[in-house]
Amino acid sequence: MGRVLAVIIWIITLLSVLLFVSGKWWFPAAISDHAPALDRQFMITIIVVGLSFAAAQIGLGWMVWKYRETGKSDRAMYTHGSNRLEVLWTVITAFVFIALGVMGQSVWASLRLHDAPPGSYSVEVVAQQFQWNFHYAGRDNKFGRTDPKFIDDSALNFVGLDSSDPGGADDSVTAALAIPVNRPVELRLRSKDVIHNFWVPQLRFKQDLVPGMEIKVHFTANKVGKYELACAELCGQLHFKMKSYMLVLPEEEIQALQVLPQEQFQARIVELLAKYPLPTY
Ligand SMILES: [Cu+2]
Repeated sequence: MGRVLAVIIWIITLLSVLLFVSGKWWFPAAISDHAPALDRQFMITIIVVGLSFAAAQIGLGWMVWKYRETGKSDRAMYTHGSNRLEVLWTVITAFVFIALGVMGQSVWASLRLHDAPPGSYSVEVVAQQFQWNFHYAGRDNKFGRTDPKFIDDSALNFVGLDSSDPGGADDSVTAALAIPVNRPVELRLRSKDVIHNFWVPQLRFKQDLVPGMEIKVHFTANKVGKYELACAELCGQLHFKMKSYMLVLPEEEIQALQVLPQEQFQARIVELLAKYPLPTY
């Protein structure tokens, strides 16, 4: 029985490793400038973790095989273990994980801790149960003033635009995100109710939207197209419906959109959503 169990452990280990090595289930092709660095970091991490996993499981199977019931009446023996070994593998594990963290932090920090480069395209993202609202500055490149007291979903004022501010007269709010290709984009992320999470797998980052905070991230998308955008934080009963699309558009298309009044802006977004197919996986 011991041998059977050992072999089962080894087979499960092999199958688990094959799931990753086969490459059949992997990320969709990336479309952001920082993605190659992130994918490289992910690959290093998965190799390190994969080797540790395989070594631990092979060792486990080996112990099950070696110390199986053999019919001889060997008595179990108490051992206190080895403090030296405990310290050694704790230090090795800590070193490996700290090193991975330090190696990965530069990409993470480049998206979040530095200001977006000048000339970036800014969009305010306001999440709520269970929809995405994207607020664009319009022709004047200035976001109109918003205040939570003006939020009125029944009047379609989802982001709380202050109608007395002339800077907001040309602003648009849509349910889909449209950004330019090959130009830095800054998202200012806010939430009206609970924690949501902005996720476009092709961009290779996820970011929480936290009530009471404005969180800024910036990135550059480098491939025109339509991509699925999902909320990746369980945010309530209809969380599964909280999805939208991100359109990465040629600069001229964005310039043309930018000057359209709200209703035409929304109509154009609908046309563009129909124009671009989703990438095939
Ligand atoms: Cu959500």
